[in-house]
Amino acid sequence: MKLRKYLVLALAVIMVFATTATASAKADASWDAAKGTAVIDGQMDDVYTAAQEMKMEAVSDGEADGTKASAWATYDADAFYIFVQVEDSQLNDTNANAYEKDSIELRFVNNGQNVQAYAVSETFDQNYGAEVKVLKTDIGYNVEYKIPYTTADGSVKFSLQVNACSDGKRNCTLHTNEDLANAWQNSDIFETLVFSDKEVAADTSADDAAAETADEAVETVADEATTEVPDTGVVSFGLVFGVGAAVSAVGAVVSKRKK
Ligand SMILES: [Ca+2]
Ligand SMILES: [Ca+2]
Repeated sequence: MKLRKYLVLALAVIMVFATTATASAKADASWDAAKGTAVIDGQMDDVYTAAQEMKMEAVSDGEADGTKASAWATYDADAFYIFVQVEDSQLNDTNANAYEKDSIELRFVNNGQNVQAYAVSETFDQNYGAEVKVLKTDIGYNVEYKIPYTTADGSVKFSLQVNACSDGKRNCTLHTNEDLANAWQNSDIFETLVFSDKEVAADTSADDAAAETADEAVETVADEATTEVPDTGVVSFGLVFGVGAAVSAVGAVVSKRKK
């Protein structure tokens, strides 16, 4: 009997350490963007599958409300691309403030300038010629960015924020690390997106799971291209926006599940 007690205790200790070890990524993290050009359609291209998954599990500014998000990035000679997948069962955009609607905020340093990415619709400010696409899904919404850049050092400083909202208010924000809660006002704490050599092999077989996902994505977009037209126009909130790219999920095109 004593032995069993010790076993239970040992298991408990192991579980505690295991939980601690996986709690969150480290602060000031670097994330690998893969080589590849993405199509800005709100669907996850095959090229993203070679990139490091950026899980946004750090909860700030309130209590977790069940919203989950991950992001992946790629780059080519002209731009970098970020795809954000959000699981959110209660999409809401009734609050007047952009940051209190379900939305994504992207910030990055381009050529020494901190570029704020903030808009509340599918469209965007053209200052940097960026493209952004929001797509509602059966589990929440996706956001995809194309951001031309002028950096030449193989990386870019950036931060992503999910505003998780319901019933007209923001419940919390999600980041890759808790220290990014203040990134909206402090670019010194941004993380690093590294333009790595990772890339999807050119001869990816057709039965590859990622390839199937990409195929489905293309079909879904073709099927749903003409559904609801989102609101247009960038709304600014007194900040200087280089690229408008935080986008409301609610007014976006609806993507039905492919059965
Ligand atoms: Ca895409
Ligand atoms: Ca929500």
